[in-house]
Amino acid sequence: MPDGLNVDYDGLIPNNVGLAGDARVRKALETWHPGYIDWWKVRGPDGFNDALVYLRTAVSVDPSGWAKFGFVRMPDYKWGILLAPAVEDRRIPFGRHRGEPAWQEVPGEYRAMLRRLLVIQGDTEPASVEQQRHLGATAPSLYDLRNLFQVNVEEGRHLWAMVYLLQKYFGADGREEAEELLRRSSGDQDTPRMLGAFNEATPDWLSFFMFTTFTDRDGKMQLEALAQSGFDPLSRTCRFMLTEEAHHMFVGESGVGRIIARTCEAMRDAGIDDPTDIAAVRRLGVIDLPLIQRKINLHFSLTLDLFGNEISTNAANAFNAGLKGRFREHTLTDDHQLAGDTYPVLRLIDGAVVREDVPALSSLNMRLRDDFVDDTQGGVGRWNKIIARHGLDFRLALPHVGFNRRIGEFARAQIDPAGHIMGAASWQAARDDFLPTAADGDYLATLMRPVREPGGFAGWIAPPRLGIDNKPGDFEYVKIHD
Ligand code: BYC
Ligand code: FE
Ligand code: FE
Repeated sequence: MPDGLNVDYDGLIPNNVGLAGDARVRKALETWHPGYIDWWKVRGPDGFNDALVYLRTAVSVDPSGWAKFGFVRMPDYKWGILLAPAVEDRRIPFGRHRGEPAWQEVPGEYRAMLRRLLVIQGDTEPASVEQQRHLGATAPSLYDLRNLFQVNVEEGRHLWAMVYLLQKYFGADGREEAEELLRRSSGDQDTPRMLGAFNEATPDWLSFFMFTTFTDRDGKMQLEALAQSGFDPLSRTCRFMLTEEAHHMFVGESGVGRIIARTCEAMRDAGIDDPTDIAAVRRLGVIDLPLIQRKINLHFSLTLDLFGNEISTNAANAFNAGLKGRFREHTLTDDHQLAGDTYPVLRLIDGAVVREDVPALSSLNMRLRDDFVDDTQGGVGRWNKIIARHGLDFRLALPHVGFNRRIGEFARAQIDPAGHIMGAASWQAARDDFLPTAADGDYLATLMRPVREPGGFAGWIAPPRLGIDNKPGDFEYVKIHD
């Protein structure tokens, strides 16, 4: 195998970046490590530090064979520093330095901008673990419990990825930022996480699956944009992170799909064909489709806020600098500098939603958000196919991008999921049709009862078609009492 593909497991911190020969960075990481483990034990998965979990660990960054499965206690998981293989003679793919050799060190003039991007990216990773820490208590099966923990340990590793870049390339500032990443905490009054959606609660498993469908997909889009970076270590880090992200979105999309399948099946067996007959559907102990729609409305709108303002000079500066590109920049065929170009942006002007051409450089957040919406549509289509297959007359849909927004053009407006602008009072009056209600939360709470016998599943979710790592249906993915 070519150099740098295999992971060195000899030291405390598995890596393919030659840590054994880099005493300064190794020491910084080893100094940070105990604080990380404390953080994991106190703010990571609640009550499962001693459980044996069937997890995959990276042993190589070669896409054809990087994962090894085995039982581990999560605090002993081999979090490591893994970069995708270097591309020979890589060039900066966009911006004002386009065509120059990719940077192996941080260009002094872009130090502050790059540090901010790394810190924001790094902040989201532990935040999601904190948001999900109570879910182990109510997992609908050992299969789902294992998937939750797989996502959690990989988000932990993504934190390591950003901490490595901060400590290696930003000296004392980087070490301080790495400490702060363990200090801020999701939902905290005084020291919250940096971005809105990462301070929201994830109270139930439907929320978890929605979060991994929508919010982890923001992760994918942002990582795709950063994978284009002219700062080569960031590009290589993000390329490897993306291979892990695919599983997170699989967990989300298939989780929601299994909930939908179970609901449709239970309705069919009971002879109920009206999906809006909530009382009848809930008597079956399954999750009604209108509630699933309200959760989509919530998680989609929270996630759109993560793309920032539609029109942003930060985004233009990061692109010009060659630090953050567009989604799959390398497949685009323009000049990759965009100086005279425009892009259509949805705006709220004189009380109406209109599309307006704006300089392309200023509208990069909008463009990435559009790519996100496209990418999301496929999953909703697959959910609708499950409903159609059961012969039910109901369609799930993404709400309008202006619905329920707190950042950007639509933050000031009240827009319904269909895209109609409303008065504040009528929006409030209709709110419970749009977003999950307290009663929805109470109902879901009654369903959230753990199922822990191997092969068992809660009554509101269908089993998966295939096990993880081709394991049989009754495989004991998590050994809780060992
Ligand atoms: N909440 O010029 P603007 C993931 C702030 S998810 C709070 O529009 P920009 C994951 C903004 O910071 C991917 N504040 O901003 C998923 C700025 O403040 P300052 C995470 C917000 O920079 C699941 C001001 O408003 N990675 O990996 O163009 C599980 C002006 O804004 C928000 C990244 O996001 C908000 N939602 O765009 C685990 C990539 N939005 O600096 C993990 C790195 C904006 O003026 N981040 N503001 O005080 C970025 O590229 C950009 O910072 C953003 C914002 C896209 C986030
Ligand atoms: Fe992540
Ligand atoms: Fe993720």
